[in-house]
Amino acid sequence: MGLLTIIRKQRLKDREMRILMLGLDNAGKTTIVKALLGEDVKTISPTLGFNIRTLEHGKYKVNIWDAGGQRTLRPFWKNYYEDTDGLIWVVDATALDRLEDCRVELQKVLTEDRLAGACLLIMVNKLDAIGDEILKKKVVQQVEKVLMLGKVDSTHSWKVIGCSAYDGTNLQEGLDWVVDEIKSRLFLLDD
Ligand code: G3D
Ligand code: MG
Repeated sequence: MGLLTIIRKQRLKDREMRILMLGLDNAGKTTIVKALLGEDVKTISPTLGFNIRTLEHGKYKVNIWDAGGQRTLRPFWKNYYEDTDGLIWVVDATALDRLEDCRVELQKVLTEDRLAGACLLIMVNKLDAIGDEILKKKVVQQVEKVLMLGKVDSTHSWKVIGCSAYDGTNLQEGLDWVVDEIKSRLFLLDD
């Protein structure tokens, strides 16, 4: 039995999972985590290293690793890949001029062997700042197209959702999807 299998088995016993939040700086990663924890979302400062926050999801303990996304911090992301069960990649819907940078960084991350098997949720955040419903849909579609997720290799199951950390739209839905994916892949349990 490999070391990874042993670690996984132990975590199965502990009902613990690990989610890594990445994305360019200012996308709203820390704000999303705070909102999921029911904390005030109006007092956020840039993440310099990383934060680990834990929340309960049914019978599971979910550890969310929220890493700083500034260019100078991105080389450190690789330190957090080990044992990641699910990846949440956050995109700023109001900064579409950064989508190309975003695509390049995401594709780099997805070539990592240590992330093979991890499910991928793309959260297109800050939709509250886009008034029109049709425009919101268009932005989400544009992000999906530019990030070329159709070309993601088959070891990642993936999904794109629009969300807002400010008004809470789709945050729980997104987390539920990630947790369900991890459960079905790792825990093979029915609850
Ligand atoms: P990061 O952790 O990805 O770097 P932060 O991003 O969570 O620090 O958020 C960056 C900025 O985006 C913050 O604004 C934050 O308030 C804002 N933000 C986060 N989520 C949303 C959202 O859903 N809607 C809107 N409109 N803004 C959001 P400041 O002004 O503090 O830089
Ligand atoms: Mg942050």
